Amino acid sequence: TRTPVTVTVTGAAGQIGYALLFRIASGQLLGPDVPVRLRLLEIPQAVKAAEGTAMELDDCAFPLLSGTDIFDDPIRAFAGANLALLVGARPRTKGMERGDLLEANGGIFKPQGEAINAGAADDVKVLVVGNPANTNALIAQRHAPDVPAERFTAMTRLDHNRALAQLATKAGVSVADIRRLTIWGNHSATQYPDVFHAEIAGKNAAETVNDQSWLENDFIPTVAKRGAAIIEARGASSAASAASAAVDHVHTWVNGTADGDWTSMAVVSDGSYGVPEGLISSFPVTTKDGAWEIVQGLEIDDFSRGRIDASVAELAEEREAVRKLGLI
Ligand code: NAX
Repeated sequence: TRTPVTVTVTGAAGQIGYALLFRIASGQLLGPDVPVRLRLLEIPQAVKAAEGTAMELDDCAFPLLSGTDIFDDPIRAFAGANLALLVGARPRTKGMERGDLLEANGGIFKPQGEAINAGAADDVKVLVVGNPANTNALIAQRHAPDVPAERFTAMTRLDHNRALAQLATKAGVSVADIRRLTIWGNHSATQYPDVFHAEIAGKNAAETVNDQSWLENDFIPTVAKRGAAIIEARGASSAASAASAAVDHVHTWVNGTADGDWTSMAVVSDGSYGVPEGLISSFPVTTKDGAWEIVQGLEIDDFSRGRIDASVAELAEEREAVRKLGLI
């Protein structure tokens, strides 16, 4: 039998955690033949709730789940982790300035980066979901100097999936007919969902839709503000769809993108497309054998250039802010 893969999940007692853990334990993250061992990290006040979730995991009798352990100490939680899903974060509360938010999250992602550096498995792969996801990933990555920087990623797959759904509806096709969609930049309202390189049933998506006004005034803002629309409708932020996107992100990273297609992942920039080196920004990415590569050579027109630059400028500002706070 295979050795179980150790998956550490932070924020395990939160709403995304509740949607995510059962998908991991059922085999949807890594495949139907890969046993998993869960290590859950929570803050002390939420350990009891995490224990309740662990009881329910037991009660599912998942054949692939070889055990669940709960911790309130990052060093112990990340010990031996092959996969680390960093979901828990400090949300922005009323009256909180952006600097306060970055500082509060620095207090979470710095020690978690250090703990990953200290004790995660050599092959550890990290996905940051907790917001501000790109900059939280940057903070964790900078405190894990012994882990290759490319192992730290942040999630824009939910934005990618939202864009797929909007485009499929507009074009009257199935999401399965769409390839090569891209989310560029920050997981925030400045993100840029790009259909100019996308294809619908093999034909250019922007030309197929042929509606620049829809693109600018409907598609882009709908995708960028979908999180707020979900809160408005559901009375709570996206949880099941966020968990589903996290499963997709890791599954694609581990198992590879399909031939001729790519996905969106926020990864450490190598300077591609004018994105300053070191920023964790969303790009079109292909994956193979557990490694990712930024798709090269795409032509970026003026419209896309402006949108990408604006989102990347926001990331650069966030990096500057956490630098000033001494967090990196
Ligand atoms: P919840 O508030 O329901 O859960 C967060 C959990 O994290 C809580 O149980 C809390 O106790 C725990 N936590 C806080 N600090 C921790 C620490 N230092 N170590 C371990 N656990 C800690 O939030 P939920 O709805 O689950 O969302 C989690 C995060 O995902 C939020 O930051 C949210 O903004 C972010 N999102 C990111 C998305 C993305 O696409 N990248 C989309 C969905 C979501 O909004």
